[in-house]
Amino acid sequence: MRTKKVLITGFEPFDGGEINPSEILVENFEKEIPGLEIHKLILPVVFKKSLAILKKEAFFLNPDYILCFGLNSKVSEINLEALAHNLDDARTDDNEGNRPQEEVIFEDGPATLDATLPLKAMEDALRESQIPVAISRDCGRFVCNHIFYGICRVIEMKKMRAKAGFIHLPPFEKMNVAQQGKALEILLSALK
Ligand code: PCA
Repeated sequence: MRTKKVLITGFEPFDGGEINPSEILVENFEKEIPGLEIHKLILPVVFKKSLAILKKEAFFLNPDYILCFGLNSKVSEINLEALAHNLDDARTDDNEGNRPQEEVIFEDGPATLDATLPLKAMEDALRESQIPVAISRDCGRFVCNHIFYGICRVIEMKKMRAKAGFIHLPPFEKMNVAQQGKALEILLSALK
């Protein structure tokens, strides 16, 4: 079987936070997973700019899978996001002071788009290793949802092969770095 290309992305810290587990996890991931060629990218927490950078990399790589990660400080389990919403509606500034209110992301896009990753297999694989996991249908309306909706829409419009989705991580106080690192390895292994 052909080696599959996977793009994993994390985000810089935001909203006054000192670290973002998604950045640390993606940056430090060095494991070899048979059958996968893994590419990494760290994105700024900035509406539009984040999606422009992600789009450019996706066009360049033409990956089989795109897994985007971000922090949700309110959760204590890995959240596999099932649904992206066509709406930016921020309660705090992004890292460049933007705070869009009820703005659609793509004027001509549907209200929601589904993640195309194998969420059930990913959920089962985490559960098997006793890693707390949930499938979520609410990704928020901040920069995470922005890139999630944006990349799904671009893939659809450009008829790209990539399957894509978004995963929200808990803060390290709620799930330590070793367990989250293990979770990342399991999620990637579940792709084949
Ligand atoms: N979490 C934010 C943006 C960056 C991140 O890691 C979010 O949930 O939208």
